[in-house]
Amino acid sequence: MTRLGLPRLIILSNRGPYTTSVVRRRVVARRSSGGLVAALEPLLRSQGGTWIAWDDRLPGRRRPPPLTPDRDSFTLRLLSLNEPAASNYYHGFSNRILWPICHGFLDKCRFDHVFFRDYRRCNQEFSRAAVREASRQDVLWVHDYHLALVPGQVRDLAPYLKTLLFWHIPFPPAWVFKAMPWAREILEGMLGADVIGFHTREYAGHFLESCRMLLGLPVNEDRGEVDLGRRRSRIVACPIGADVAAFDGLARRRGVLLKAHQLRKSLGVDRIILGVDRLDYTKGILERFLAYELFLKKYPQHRSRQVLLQVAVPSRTRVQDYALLRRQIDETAGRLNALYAEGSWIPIRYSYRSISRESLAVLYAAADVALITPLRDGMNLVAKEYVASHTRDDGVLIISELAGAAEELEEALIVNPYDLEGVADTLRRAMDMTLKEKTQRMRALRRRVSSRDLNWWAREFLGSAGFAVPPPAAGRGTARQTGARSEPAAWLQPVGRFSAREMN
Ligand code: GDG
Repeated sequence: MTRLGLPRLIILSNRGPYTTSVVRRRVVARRSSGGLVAALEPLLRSQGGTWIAWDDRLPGRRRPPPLTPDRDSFTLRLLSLNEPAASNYYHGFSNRILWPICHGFLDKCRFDHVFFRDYRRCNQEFSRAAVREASRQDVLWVHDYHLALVPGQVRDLAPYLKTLLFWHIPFPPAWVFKAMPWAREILEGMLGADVIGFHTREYAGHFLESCRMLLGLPVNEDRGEVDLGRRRSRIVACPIGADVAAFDGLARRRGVLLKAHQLRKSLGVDRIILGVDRLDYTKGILERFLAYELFLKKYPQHRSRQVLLQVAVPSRTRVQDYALLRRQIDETAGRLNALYAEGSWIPIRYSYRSISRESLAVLYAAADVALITPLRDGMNLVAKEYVASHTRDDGVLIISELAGAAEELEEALIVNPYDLEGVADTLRRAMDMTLKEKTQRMRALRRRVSSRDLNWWAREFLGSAGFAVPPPAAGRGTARQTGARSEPAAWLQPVGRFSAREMN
């Protein structure tokens, strides 16, 4: 494929790159956490372009103004979507249909036609905004399951535009996807893209299988192509990487190391086992607690010697399943602590909140074992960030075979998250592992994670669409520079300097 330079990018995602809030009458803006923003914000800042996202801030007097970065970098367009359509699009179709079905949780789906109607409408708003914004040479890069219909809608409105789609969550086998009454419309919408990216070969294979079985289209599995008659869609597997430079940099900071040391001392145990997840049923937090309980039961000699630190970040609190899960997790942690605590030792320390990136780095650095046991996960960046943070090749990573990351991270201890006994035994293995084995495994993991970081992913995916991304220029937009910054950037502070442009 010809390698072109990178044209102007137009990025579309449900959430934008910054979150704003009003704190003591001042607008406080931060770069949103999460891998997507960490990869694309520096790229857009160095290349120029536009980011289109939903303006999901609460309406009202205290609503902070929308923000864009410096005039000379890129434009942020925030899209206002009307209620209740916005809610049906986001809480409804995205999070009560596409999210559970793609993770294989059919029983959690609520197939409501109104959800789909409003999902289509809201996607149409995004598509119109993109077409208004784009000139012929621009490339649209659409992100994730919230915007599955956008590539097809854009193709109807402006067939000359090149459109790329990256799907950040798993793609299920055809027989699962088929259960959704709108499976064909979603596939057709996605196929509007010239290139569709997934994290793993497995997901890409499932997508090709769905195109063949549900749409009857000729697919070429070896070349990763769907034949659409007058054109082809290219399907690629391109695993997202972590912001390695940022986490490696944080892990070497004196302040972070000192806090990690203090944390270990204050907990008074030999070992820290860590879990960090959005509070989501796909992340397997409840099952992890139960496996940990089994570990305490089976190996009583290990009691009092370690603690499980679990950070659960609030997520989708308006969806009933999430509220229920939160209660179950609270109760299970309480029950375990009541049953097994001895003296000052508490088996589980559990917090339900979001923490700063620096605090996250402290936890990564302090943890002897990362216990990452999702029941299904597109990739799981926490696993890669944990590895990136262990600059001295120590620490043990336990990862679920149902997370996309397990395909790459071969030297981790791989578990089946449903097999509680297997997880308990693997925990014991991690506790008893020799330093030599830990070092060998972690060294190999660090090599993998560093060679395929976030910038690699962006370059690789855009490369598969025929675009050559220039290497990050020294002094501007490099991962090290932008990623290592844990506080809001200087340009995020004074409100007056923002060139705000809002869109309806
Ligand atoms: C979706 C897919 C795929 C977490 N807690 C805090 C915090 N984080 C950051 C982590 C990490 C990110 O959020 C979480 O990423 P994950 O990959 O683990 O999970 P999802 O949010 O479900 O992401 C997933 C991903 O998209 C990318 O394609 O890997 O499979 O489900 O970067 O560091 N950041 C801060 N405070 C927290 O409390 N600051």
